[in-house]
Amino acid sequence: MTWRFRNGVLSLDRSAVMGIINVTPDSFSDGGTYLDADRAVARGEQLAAEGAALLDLGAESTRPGATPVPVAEELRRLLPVIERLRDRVKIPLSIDTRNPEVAAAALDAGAHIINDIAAHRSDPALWLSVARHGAGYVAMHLRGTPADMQANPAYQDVVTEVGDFLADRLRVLEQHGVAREQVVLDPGIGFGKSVEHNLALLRGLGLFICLDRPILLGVSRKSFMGMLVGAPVGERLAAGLACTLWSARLGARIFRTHDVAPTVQALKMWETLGPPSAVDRSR
Ligand code: HH2
Repeated sequence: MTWRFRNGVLSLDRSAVMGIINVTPDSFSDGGTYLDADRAVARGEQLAAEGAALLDLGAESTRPGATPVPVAEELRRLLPVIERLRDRVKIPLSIDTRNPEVAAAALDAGAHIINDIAAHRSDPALWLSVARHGAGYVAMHLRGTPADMQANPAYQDVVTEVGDFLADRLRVLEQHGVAREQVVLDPGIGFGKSVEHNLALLRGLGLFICLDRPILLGVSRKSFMGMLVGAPVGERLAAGLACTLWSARLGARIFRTHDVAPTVQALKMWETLGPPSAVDRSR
């Protein structure tokens, strides 16, 4: 399976790791660390060297309860980093934004992919920019907005509802000129979901594989794991790796993480051992 984006194609026969750079003062796990453009660029180079297949730059925290960042501020944080990283790393740059003006400016500045946590949008302006640039697009499921999404999220059947949403997005995107080959799907772990909803989605990932597009998963350092294993935000790496390998086994292909080197290593080892069906039971 492949993912087509502006000026390139990513082969997903093997898993790919997407390295996170939050150019924000307030992200839930690394807020303030990469707000300075020099540090963000250096971090991008480091993550590329650690084996990231792509980078995801965000300038607005979408943690539960977060308030929106004005467009001008989002652009002020992002553009200098895009303009410098574009020439310094060979891997594609994804921009984590829900704002059509920011997406358009980022694509004009040379970004390759838009990672859209608000893929439930009805205004097609952002999709039209993606179509015009032939960019890649991540369609993520989110119930509500970051400000209110964790206020008692409720579903009849979270796996079916998220699957139906993702299937519908593929259809709507095609209507707006974004081909299936440009789209990757993400169930949106932690976005309008309880701990039980997140577990159900991880267990039910097989349903999304049937949509025949690569699945991207973002579990890195998230609070549902902290609640389950009793670990603060800086001590959830092992739980995140367990979720990553679990999801890889069920067919997920792209893993969005703050911790690139350990994730690359875990996936490499897992892929070296082969799929579970290849285990030799005769010994
Ligand atoms: N998670 C976060 C942000 N963007 N995009 C996709 N496609 N999938 C995710 O799971 C996802 C995402 C939240 O993580 P982070 O960027 O580290 O935190 P913050 O939103 O506080 O900046």
